[in-house]
Amino acid sequence: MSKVIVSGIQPTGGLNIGTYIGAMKNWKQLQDEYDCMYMVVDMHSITVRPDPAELRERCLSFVAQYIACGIDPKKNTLFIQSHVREHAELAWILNCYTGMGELNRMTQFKEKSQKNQSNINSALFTYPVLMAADILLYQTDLVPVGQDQKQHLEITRDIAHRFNNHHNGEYFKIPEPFIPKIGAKIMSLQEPCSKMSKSDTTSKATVYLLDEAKTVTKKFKSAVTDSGDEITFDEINKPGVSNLITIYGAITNQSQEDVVKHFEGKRYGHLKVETAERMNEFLDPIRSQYNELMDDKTFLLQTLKDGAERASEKAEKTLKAVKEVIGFLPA
Ligand code: ATP
Ligand code: LTN
Repeated sequence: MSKVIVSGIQPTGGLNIGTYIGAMKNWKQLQDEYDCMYMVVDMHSITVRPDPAELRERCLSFVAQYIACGIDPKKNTLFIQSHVREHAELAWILNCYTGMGELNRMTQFKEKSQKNQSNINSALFTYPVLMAADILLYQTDLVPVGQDQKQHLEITRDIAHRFNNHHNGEYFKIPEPFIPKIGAKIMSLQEPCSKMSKSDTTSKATVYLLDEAKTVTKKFKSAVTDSGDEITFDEINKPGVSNLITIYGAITNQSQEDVVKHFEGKRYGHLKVETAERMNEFLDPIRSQYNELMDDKTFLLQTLKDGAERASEKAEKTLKAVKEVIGFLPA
């Protein structure tokens, strides 16, 4: 039996080169060998109460972008989280096995509640429990995510251990995070000491997968770099330059050393222009396949219907065993 891989992205903002390099690039690499389940986590995204029409459109758009990036719908199970009702059911149960204290330590909650003080709802607080349900339902081995999700993986493991221990059995497999060695935290092009973010739609900080070529070029040209003029990898003293080296290496599949060697004797300007060129070569086919897919909504909807059916079959088994052991009377 091949290992099970689960991951997901919230349909907020837009997919960008940070989400691609940190997460989706690994999704693609894992798809040939493993049983992969990749979802759009719409239930997570309603913590910010999105516009309903935009949410629907974004869910389809994200799936089209997954496929355009090379996530093959024939090899993987692609689905929308809310189409598989077991996620919400298991999340409620797992809430009863999660401490307020451990949720209080989550840095993402602290950051998000600080950013959005007018809507600190309780779902934002219990968000990691729903994520734990997403993962534990499928007896998952590996979860390919970026660095910022490591803490959520740790709490998932703690919840799973607690449930298993309390009920003296292996109801949930204990999942491992799968975080890339290079590119686990792509930085903002404008503030190279903070993470490039999906919801940063106002500035030139984030390069979206669907940005037009000339926008991509403009964003890289105005990327903030560092003092000095030598192109070297040094995240402490040259965070801007190092971020560009990482991005360049990730999309051309070269090591950081090779990239530095390639730019020996050149200036920061060369690095920015060439990174933009490589990026546009990388994004061109993605953009055109995306447009084709969005013209074939029937195909996208059928893919999601098949995906949800496959996912439900697996999720149902775990949830049935869980309900039994906690003492729910069978319906
Ligand atoms: P938002 O800004 O909407 O909260 P986000 O930009 O943090 O979102 P997520 O939806 O939380 O993006 O992330 C999706 C996946 O991509 C996660 O696995 C996350 O770790 C990874 N990821 C997101 N941004 C980056 C980044 N800048 N570098 C590397 N990985 C990233
Ligand atoms: N919390 C994650 C998204 C997410 C996820 C998951 C990732 C929700 N459920 C299950 C991996 C596995 C984030 O990126 N903000």
